[in-house]
Amino acid sequence: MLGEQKVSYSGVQPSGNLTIGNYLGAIRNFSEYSEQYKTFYCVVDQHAITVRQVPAELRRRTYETLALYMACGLDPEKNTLYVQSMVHEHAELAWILNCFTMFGELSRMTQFKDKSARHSDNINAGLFTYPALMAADILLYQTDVVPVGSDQKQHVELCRDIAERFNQIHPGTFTIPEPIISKHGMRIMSLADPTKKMSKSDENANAVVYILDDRDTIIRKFKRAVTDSGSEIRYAPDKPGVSNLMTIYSCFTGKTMEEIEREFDGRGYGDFKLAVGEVTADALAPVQERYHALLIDKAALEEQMKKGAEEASRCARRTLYKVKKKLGFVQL
Ligand code: ATP
Ligand code: LTN
Repeated sequence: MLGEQKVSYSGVQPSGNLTIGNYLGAIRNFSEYSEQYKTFYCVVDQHAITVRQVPAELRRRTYETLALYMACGLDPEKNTLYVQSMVHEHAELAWILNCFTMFGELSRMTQFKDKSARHSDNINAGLFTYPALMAADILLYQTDVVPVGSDQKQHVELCRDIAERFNQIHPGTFTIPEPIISKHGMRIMSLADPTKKMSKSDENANAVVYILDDRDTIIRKFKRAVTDSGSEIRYAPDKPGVSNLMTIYSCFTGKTMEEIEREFDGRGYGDFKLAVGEVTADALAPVQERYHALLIDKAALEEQMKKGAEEASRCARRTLYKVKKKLGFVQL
């Protein structure tokens, strides 16, 4: 809570082109809080460097991610939209929280295990302590809710544990945040391997539908999506491919799984895949149009970055001051 207002906080890494997983699992849900909450949505570039980035690409994607936030419906007048590295309080609190985070806890994080397997030549300390920086992001703003995809639930739970541990020693420091996972415990899976999460850093571009893919590409990718044996459109654990497509269709149309099963009863996979492609392309078209209009005005995006960082820093500063005081750091 900040004053009387509840706070919603989330972040997306500028580590690749954003996917419909990022959109449906996270960004689309951010705007739900704009009216009743004080909202902070961050482009977490400091998290992105836990794996190697090409500097020019990181810079370009930082602008793009901010533009996509706005194109997805986040009004910068109602939401604080900013870039993490522009608010130095994040790195400062992250160090402090590192000292309240246990080695064993970090070792159990699924994302660390996955990413260190994928980047075995670069298992750096930042990749390991990533959740402490994420906890700093969240706790600096006295956050109540954190809308994220289900893959981030474990990190938000660790953040709660860190906050509770800190509060036990120094009462009343942090609000304890709650993860909000979008409907269906939602996780969009890869089109090439429906047992794997759709991820913006996947090397196989056909496995992933990007928010900025054009209509033909979207339809082609869905046509090629891996489906299961049989031909029925049914939501079931033994049909991970079809179930994933049904989740996507449901997210874009608002229809329930039963309604979708009825709609496609007696029709084959071909028809269904085309329908999923079409609703996805229809839903993304207005987002893409707004995005391209925003991205050409670099100066306006930079203005927004400045304004967002100032707003964020004003709140972050207060929490950091309180934390340092409680720890016994001298502040003149
Ligand atoms: P990377 O591939 O670089 O790890 P990512 O695609 O997992 O990236 P993040 O920046 O880590 O994306 O995630 C941003 C937000 O999108 C998070 O809240 C995350 O939970 C959500 N998200 C990412 N992928 C999916 C997915 N496939 N389904 C649902 N939500 C997702
Ligand atoms: N770890 C998240 C991104 C992230 C985040 C956050 C999400 C960084 N800081 C704070 C919510 C709140 C991810 O990989 N998606």
